[in-house]
Amino acid sequence: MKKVLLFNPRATNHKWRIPNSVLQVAASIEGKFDWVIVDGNREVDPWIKIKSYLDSGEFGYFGSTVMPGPQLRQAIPLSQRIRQTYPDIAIIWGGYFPSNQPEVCLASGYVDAIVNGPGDKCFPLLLENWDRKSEWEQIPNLIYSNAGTLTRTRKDEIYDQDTLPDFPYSKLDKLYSLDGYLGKTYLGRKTISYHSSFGCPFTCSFCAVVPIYNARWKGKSAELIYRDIRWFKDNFGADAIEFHDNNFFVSEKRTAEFSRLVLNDGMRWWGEGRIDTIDRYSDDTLKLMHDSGCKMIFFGAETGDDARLKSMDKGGTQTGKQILEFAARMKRAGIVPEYSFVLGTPGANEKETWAQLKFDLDFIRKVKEANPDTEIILYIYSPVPTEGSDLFNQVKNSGFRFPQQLEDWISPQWENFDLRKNPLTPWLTAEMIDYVKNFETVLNGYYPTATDIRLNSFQRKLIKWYSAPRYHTGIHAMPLGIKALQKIWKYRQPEKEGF
Ligand code: B12
Ligand code: SF4
Repeated sequence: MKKVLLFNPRATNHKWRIPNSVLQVAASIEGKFDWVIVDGNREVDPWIKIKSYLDSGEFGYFGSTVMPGPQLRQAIPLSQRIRQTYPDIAIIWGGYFPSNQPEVCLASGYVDAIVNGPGDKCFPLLLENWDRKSEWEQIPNLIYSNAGTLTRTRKDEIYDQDTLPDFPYSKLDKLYSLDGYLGKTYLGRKTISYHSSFGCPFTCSFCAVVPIYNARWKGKSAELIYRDIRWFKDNFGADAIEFHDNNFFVSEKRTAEFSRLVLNDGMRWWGEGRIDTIDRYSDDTLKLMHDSGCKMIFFGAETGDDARLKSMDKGGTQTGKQILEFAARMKRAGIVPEYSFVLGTPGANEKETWAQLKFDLDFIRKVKEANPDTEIILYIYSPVPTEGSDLFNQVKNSGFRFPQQLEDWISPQWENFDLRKNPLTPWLTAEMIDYVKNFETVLNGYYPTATDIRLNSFQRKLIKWYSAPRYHTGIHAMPLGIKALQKIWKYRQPEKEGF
């Protein structure tokens, strides 16, 4: 039986994270197929490693996880090179990018099949039936080209997470030391990256999770999460956790159970949640979370404008008033709220788009007044193909089109698109982008992020003092001095690098 090479393209230059995507895929074929992982983050030149495996002639499959942005920079050229050098190797992509952009991937000629969402059942079935394409339509969560026609097979419900096989951590440790994945962060010296649930029960129209999971969510039990966390603590001295779930906090019961279990372990932890969901949590649960080490939570605040919250299908009950009140509630609970805003959604015309931007930046100032500790993350809206939503219809009507060639995604403009910093959306002008960026520079100067472990208190005070006149007068244009300080001190950007 041919072996499987699983590839995790480079996503970051430092602070490697446990490559959970390929690890979960490896778990799905463990005992059925031999596999190895090549982690682009841990290789100076991954091609050398990939070539050494493929030259052995033992491998039949190359599976790459691909999220938009920098991972494409390795996924595209290396897949191309494998096709040219080893034409018999099957190339399978999975993850958010190919699941949301299947046409352009399959048209490239070097992606043979796409795993659309969870690969736990799809991937082993696909490998077992690789030479029997007529069987593929029976395999769930698959996208492939059938005589030139894009075929999507049925989507399975999200699997019961507690029934899935355990991650082969020890085998990964033999390929790349697990210790090297437990990086120092704001949370602790050795931080675990853990993914405890799939999907999200909401349908925000700007969110890449929606087309894949269709408002479904399932999580591992608190006991199972805790078992894994204890394993990392006991064997590697881990003292912090980044939960990588799209929405960790869907179930108050699960959150409270996990908090209770981890209460005396001296862990510090972080996850992503919704304001309206956690605002319904009791004060007791918030206290328990705080006492168990929950230091900070990432929330999609998006905007303070109720009409736009509605048009984004933010679902639930979130309002501008609630966003402000909740920031203050988090202060009382002793948990830092990290609010992300999606700026630059299309207005009816240029004037309206400007008015929206100005409203949002003013609102962010109010958030800081309600709770100065709030971390602010600014994203510029990058469309995701949430077909049928009002927002995406508006986007299409504006003339916006995704790239037609896979290689175009690694042109500098499109990379920025995915970093949600400077997207090529026709309704935003260069002045608008500058306006947001300058505001961000001044804001980060006046309120240096609490999570930047590289800034000392003197540096924080100095940059705050220096930025104060601009922050208070609202004169943000050309903040060169602040930029220079941030550059010299290598100010980090959590929106790009994570925590
Ligand atoms: C960890 C993470 C990162 C890490 C890097 C991780 C790494 N691999 O080294 C960091 C922090 C660097 C990062 C950065 C970015 N990220 Co990121 N990231 C994540 C996160 C939180 C977890 C990924 C993960 O491990 N999931 C756990 C695994 C088990 O789930 P999974 O990937 O879905 O895998 C399953 C299936 O998809 C499938 N599958 C996946 N890969 C493969 C491969 C094969 C061969 C097969 C068969 C199947 C398969 O099977 C798996 C098991 O069922 C996700 C959100 C999420 N919850 O998934 C966002 C996410 C993927 N990131 C996203 C984005 C946009 C980015 C950025 C590009 C931009 C940004 N501002 O965040 C930056 C890039 C910057 C940079 N420098 O690279 C978006 C993608 C959205 C989209 N439009 O498609 C996501 C979905 C977050 C979000 N909700 O918006 N990210
Ligand atoms: S709540 Fe968050 S993860 Fe869920 S659909 Fe909305 S933006 Fe996406």
